[in-house]
Amino acid sequence: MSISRNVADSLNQYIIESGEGDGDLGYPSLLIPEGAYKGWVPKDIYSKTLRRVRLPFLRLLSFPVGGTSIGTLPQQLTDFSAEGNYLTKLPKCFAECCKLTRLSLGYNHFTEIPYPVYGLVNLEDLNLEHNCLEYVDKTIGQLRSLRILNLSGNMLRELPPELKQCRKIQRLYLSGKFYPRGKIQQFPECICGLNDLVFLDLSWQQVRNIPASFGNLRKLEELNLKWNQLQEVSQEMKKCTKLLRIDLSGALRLLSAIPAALFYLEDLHTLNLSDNFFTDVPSEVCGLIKLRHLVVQRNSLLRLSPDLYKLRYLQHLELGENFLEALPEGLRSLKRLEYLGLCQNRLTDLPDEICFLGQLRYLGLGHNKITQLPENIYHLQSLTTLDVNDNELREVPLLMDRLDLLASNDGLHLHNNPLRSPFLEISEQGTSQLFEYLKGIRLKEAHHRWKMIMIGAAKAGKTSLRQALMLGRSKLTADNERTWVMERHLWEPESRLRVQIMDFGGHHIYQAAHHMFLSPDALHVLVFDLTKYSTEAYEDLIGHWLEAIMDRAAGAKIVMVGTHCDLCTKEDVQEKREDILRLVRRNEARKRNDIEREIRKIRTELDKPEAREVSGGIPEIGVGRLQEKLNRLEKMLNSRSEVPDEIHVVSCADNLYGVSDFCSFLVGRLKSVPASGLPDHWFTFLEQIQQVPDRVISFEQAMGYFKSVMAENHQSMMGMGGSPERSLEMVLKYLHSTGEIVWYSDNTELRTTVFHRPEALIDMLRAVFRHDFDEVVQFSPDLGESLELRRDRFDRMKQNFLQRGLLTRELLRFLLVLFRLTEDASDSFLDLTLSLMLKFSLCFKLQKSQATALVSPSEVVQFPWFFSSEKPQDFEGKWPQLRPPRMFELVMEINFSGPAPPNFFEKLSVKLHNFLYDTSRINWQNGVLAQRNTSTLLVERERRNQGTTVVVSARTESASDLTELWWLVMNVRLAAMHLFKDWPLLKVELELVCMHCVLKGLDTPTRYPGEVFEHVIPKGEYTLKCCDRFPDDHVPTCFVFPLEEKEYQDNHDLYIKAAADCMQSSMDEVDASLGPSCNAERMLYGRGLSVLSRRLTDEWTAVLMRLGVPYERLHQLELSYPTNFPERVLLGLTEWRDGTEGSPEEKVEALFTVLSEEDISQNELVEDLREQFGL
Ligand SMILES: Nc1nc2c(ncn2[C@@H]2O[C@H](COP(=O)(O)OP(=O)(O)OP(=O)(O)O)[C@@H](O)[C@H]2O)c(=O)[nH]1
Ligand SMILES: [Mg+2]
Repeated sequence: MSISRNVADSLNQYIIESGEGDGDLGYPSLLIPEGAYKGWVPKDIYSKTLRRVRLPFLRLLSFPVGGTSIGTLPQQLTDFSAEGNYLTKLPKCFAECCKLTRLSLGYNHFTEIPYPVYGLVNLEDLNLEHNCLEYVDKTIGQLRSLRILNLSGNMLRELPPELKQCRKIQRLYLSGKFYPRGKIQQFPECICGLNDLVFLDLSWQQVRNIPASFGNLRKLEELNLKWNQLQEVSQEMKKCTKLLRIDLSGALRLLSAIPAALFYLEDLHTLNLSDNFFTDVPSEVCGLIKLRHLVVQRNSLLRLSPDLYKLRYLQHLELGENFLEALPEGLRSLKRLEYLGLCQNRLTDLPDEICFLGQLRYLGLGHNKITQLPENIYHLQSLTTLDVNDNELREVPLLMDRLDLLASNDGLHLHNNPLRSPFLEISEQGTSQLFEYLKGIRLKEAHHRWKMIMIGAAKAGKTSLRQALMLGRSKLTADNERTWVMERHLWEPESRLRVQIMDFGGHHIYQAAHHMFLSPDALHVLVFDLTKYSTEAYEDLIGHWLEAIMDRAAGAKIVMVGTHCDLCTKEDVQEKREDILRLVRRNEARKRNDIEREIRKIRTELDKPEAREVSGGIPEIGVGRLQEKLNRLEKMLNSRSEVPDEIHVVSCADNLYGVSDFCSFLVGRLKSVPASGLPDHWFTFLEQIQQVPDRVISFEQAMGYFKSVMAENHQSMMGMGGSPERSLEMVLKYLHSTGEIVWYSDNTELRTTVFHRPEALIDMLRAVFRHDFDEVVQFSPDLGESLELRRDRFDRMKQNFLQRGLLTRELLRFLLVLFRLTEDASDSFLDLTLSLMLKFSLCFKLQKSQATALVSPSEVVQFPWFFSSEKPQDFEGKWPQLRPPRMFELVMEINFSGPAPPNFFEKLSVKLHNFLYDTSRINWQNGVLAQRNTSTLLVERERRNQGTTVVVSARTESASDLTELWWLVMNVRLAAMHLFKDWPLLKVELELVCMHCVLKGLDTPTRYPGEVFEHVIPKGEYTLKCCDRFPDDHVPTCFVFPLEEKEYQDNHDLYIKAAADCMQSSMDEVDASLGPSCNAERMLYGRGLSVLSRRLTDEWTAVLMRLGVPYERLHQLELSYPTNFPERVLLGLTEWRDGTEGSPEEKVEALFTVLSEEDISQNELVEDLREQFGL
């Protein structure tokens, strides 16, 4: 009893209360999961009222156990299943289960259908598969509700004709046993009466015929006749037009052809013809064009007809275990194929076309004789399994690692291939390991390595084109996916071609970054949007970019491509193409002509005998300089890149028009140079440094890795450049040229840093350059809190950045975290970022005191790209538009024939800081104004005609400050020259404006060639006759040639004196030219103060103090001009003049009053002045 209770308890856990949705019965069910319980069923089950009972594989010998009553169980039972037991009969009382609709007694030991079953007239689903039934009683006809009858795996020979009374049957399972074989030989006619039949399985019998009445089965969808022995198939079968799936494997061995009726079944989508004797796929099968699954395994296929490829809808094609030696051409038309089984054939190779089957998930090629897989197999992006066991492969295509799904499924099967070492060893470790190895090999064994730069205006379509090239399909970028600064991507169109694509963001703010990545050894792809093109837009879309590339990189290779052709008509495209080529050629011809003209001019000059001594009227700019200039121009002409003579046209939208041609063109271009074999250890070195987690590494660190790789490989560095440094330089330069790393070999400051992962550089730029900065950079309280930054402070800093380019360390930290450019905004990371920005001359650092006064006591840097576009308000006061009469003004002009190179002015502005750091400079987008001692410097960008000029002017009142003017101007020149190194082919002219002409008030002064800046001032010659406008005048030499500081310049005073005299005489002229109406002005602004300064002696301090100049200032003047007394006085007087309110007359009267005071008593002087100036 207690045992029984225990059993009952253990079964109780499987009693499931009826849940909602179980109908209105509300009775529980006993559902024992398969394998969960073995043994007998306790009696109390029969006292329950259950709805469903499932007793699978319990080893029951009888049911009910040991009795004939099943109690209350039948009352509500609708579903009973006792599969996999040892039942041989059912008790009579089972017939009481009148509500039963589903009865499943498969895998028992019944020799006949238990009689009570015939009484269950509500049965809908009867399953007696795999018993030992030998016959079916005619009473089966009573089961009129049957929909599913499963009698598979029994020993039936025939079926009673009464079966056809079960008219509702839809699914009929009559498969024989595998052994002993099923015994039905004649197709049971009764089946043909089941008009509702949808599914019929008669496999593994010995059926020989399909009778004419089979045509009645108009609803039949699936027919399985596997392993029968068909000899006769009635044509009537063609009436079964709903048939979708037929399995005839092994059923046609006695027939020489496929029954013709089959070919009328147009909707057929699955056909299995395995295990027959076909030597070819019957051509009629190829007419069943809706076929999706076709299996012809284990036949004698010797060849395939190309007609097979008419089956465009095929998804599954199994042709394994045949004798195929090749696949016919045209495989690519099976675009929907997902499964292709070709194992155990005699294939020796695969057509490349297979790589077009983009949907393929399974490719079985095991047990063939394939020696090589197609190179482009990586295009099969959907592949999850590739079986190439037992073939003749020696290696696998190097780009296979792109097959991500294959790796994640570990789906590459490569056993039993004569793989060369180390493929074999590594392939045994698994697909992912093999793929990692392939990446490494590609890095080392590439024949061609390139950097490819995609450049062009904003939204030109660069990124979309890159994606189309890399993915082979259209992936247009969305509006909010504009490239942020730049992206680098590795493109490997072929296994031994390695291209690092630099995809530039086209927004103008990102141009600050471009020049860092431009280099002559790259292939430049200039991209533009055809729809935006017009002749007027040529400069912005094409001309400007072409120039930026050509001026910078000698011999740069340039390719031009227009996108968006899907939105243009053919005619439009053609017209634009011609227009662009015309303008490209015209501009290039103009540039060349300019250079050639200049060359001719210099040659003529050089041919003149007098050129030996003098050129252009200026001594010492002689033969040497001219020759140098000539050489430079000739070099410029000869090394100019060839302008593109072709314009490619593509659409990156769906149809990808022109993309594959363009891709082939690029590949051809990239492979057109001879393959370069380089030592393996170069790439081992690269692999090693790429593993270093730091953002950047120093040259020394790189050296450490390099030496250890060399030592491991027993390589001597002597062969490679002599010293380890030279060897490493060679390697780094090479890796830079291929875009793998970034290393600036010829920049003294930057060469100590190796950007082993160029993304670090991109991230640095991203911290600051962002086209939608104002919008994207918003305060977030959480972030603010974690960085201890308050909202009001943040707002102020953001405005300071956007309006004045001032970036504080705190804001930088905020940006780095906000943009997720770093995981930890540690101080060392901030230091690194700031120091790199400074090294790259992207910004300059404010003096601590200035920074504190302006924004913050923290570190502050300033980016010229964000300076205000307005000139400062008090500009006129600091730099009057008209040069005040007594001012010396030294002017240098930097002339570009077109726009200045991108970023030139901004970078110049940064570089000026090298010598203006201690001045309070004022900046705006087009200018810098700085005061240094008593001199003022103005550097301003102007558009002039077609070109751009940067005007560098410096003013001072005192002749002795001319040294400082030169120092300022020469420093600006030096900074500019430094920048020009980046643009070696840039045509730029420097000129010096004749100060003499300026003093004379000429509107179009003489301009001296830039060579004057390179000359030392002629010794002992204090004046020169060199001004075109005044050939007879003597021009102070220090107006034309740079004057050194006193310590380094012999007779410095004499040069200065010549300048002062020149000023004096020009003042005299000015005085003379001024009418009597402005006598007081003549006195104050003309020669008057100068006369006065030379006549005053010790009393000068008293005079100036009484005029209101503070004593400290006088003391300063004394210190500044210890020997030059008149200069000192003059400066004091001018300061008084400019700093005092009142009309000129009032000022003159005030001056004369002081001079006439008793203790000063310069009455005589006053009289003289009154007379001289008519006062
Ligand atoms: N119809 C059409 N649209 C294109 C084509 N190429 C690009 N586009 C669209 O043009 C816009 C700009 O394309 P992108 O590829 O982002 O251009 P980009 O030059 O990379 O732009 P930036 O990174 O901002 O410099 C996107 O909206 C694209 O979807 C094309 O060939 N046809
Ligand atoms: Mg882009």
